[in-house]
Amino acid sequence: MAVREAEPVASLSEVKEAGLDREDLLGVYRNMLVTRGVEERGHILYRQGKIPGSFYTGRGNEAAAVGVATAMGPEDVGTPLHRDMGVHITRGVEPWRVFAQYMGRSDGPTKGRDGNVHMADARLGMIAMVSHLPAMLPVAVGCALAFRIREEARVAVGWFGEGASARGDAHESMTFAGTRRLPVVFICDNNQWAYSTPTHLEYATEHVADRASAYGFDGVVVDGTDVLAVYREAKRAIEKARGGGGPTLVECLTLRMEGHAVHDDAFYVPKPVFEEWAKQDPIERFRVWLQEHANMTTEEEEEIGAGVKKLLNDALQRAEESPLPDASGLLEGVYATPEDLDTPHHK
Ligand SMILES: Cc1ncc(C[n+]2csc(CCOP(=O)(O)OP(=O)(O)O)c2C)c(N)n1
Ligand SMILES: [Mg+2]
Repeated sequence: MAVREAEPVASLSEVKEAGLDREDLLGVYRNMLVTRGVEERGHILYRQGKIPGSFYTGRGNEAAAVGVATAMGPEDVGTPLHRDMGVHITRGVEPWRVFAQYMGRSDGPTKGRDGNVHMADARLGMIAMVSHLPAMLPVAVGCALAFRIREEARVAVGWFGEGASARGDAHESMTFAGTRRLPVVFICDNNQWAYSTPTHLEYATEHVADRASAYGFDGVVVDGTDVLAVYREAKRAIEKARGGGGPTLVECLTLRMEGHAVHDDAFYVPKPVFEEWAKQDPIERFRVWLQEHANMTTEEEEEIGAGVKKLLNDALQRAEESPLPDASGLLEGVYATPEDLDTPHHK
């Protein structure tokens, strides 16, 4: 064991210390429910033949994605990937726009121009992913370098999968960020599979985060099904980076609970492994925690659940009303307009 393993968060007062009150916690729970609900309904849309291409989900990764995004400041930037719907939801992307994106409609963040998970709303501080992995890490590091040059107290968060960690651009990003002590936090979504490749064929250390010390910064391994532990570690890392303390590599350990995408039934993952990790479902874990430590009542739970259901129903309807893009506008939006760039994220 070369890196620290994060401790679970034991009580409401510990969470308060880390910056969240009870109301915030219920919001985190709601964001996790919305995240899963968006992907479940997206899957139905796919089965109905309404989504072009394939369809990706981050089932099992809701706590990791929502936990990290909750720890980010409003002016921070991030490069979430195909398992990180929770980041988009937590940063405020409305579900109807995600459904519109899934269906290639003009109200999706890419206005119907790219595939379903290749999206982000720059106004909310996110940069859309490209397919090549882990090509968003150099982008996140570049943002951090810009923040340093402009003397802005902002942090960039870059996501990568454990499979993508084997590629050169991951090493180049971390070497550069480490030598310059840039304000960037690397989040490894370690879901134990890169398509059908298991972790022992991806990296030879015990943890991906073991590498951090070689780049000259801290690494930590977190149970990625524990939203509060993820939040606390991400918050520490982000505030350390903001304060000039340099990067951290936060590895969130989960299991990819579905196939690589809907065309893949994950036959290569042993069934007992799924059964074991299903017991650690991140939403169920947090629901029980809230009941035990924050006195979440049945009424509150039902109210949140009903609110999410209505939100998603309305969102689906609104997305279906969104028009398909018109071919005459194909060249629009290729370059950002000055107004588009007039946000705290593009000074
Ligand atoms: C450079 C590159 N090679 C191959 C692919 C095809 N591909 C997309 S996702 C993926 C698996 C990546 O695994 P991991 O980094 O563990 O992320 P996960 O999908 O498990 O979240 C592969 C091989 C790609 N997008 N980019
Ligand atoms: Mg993986």
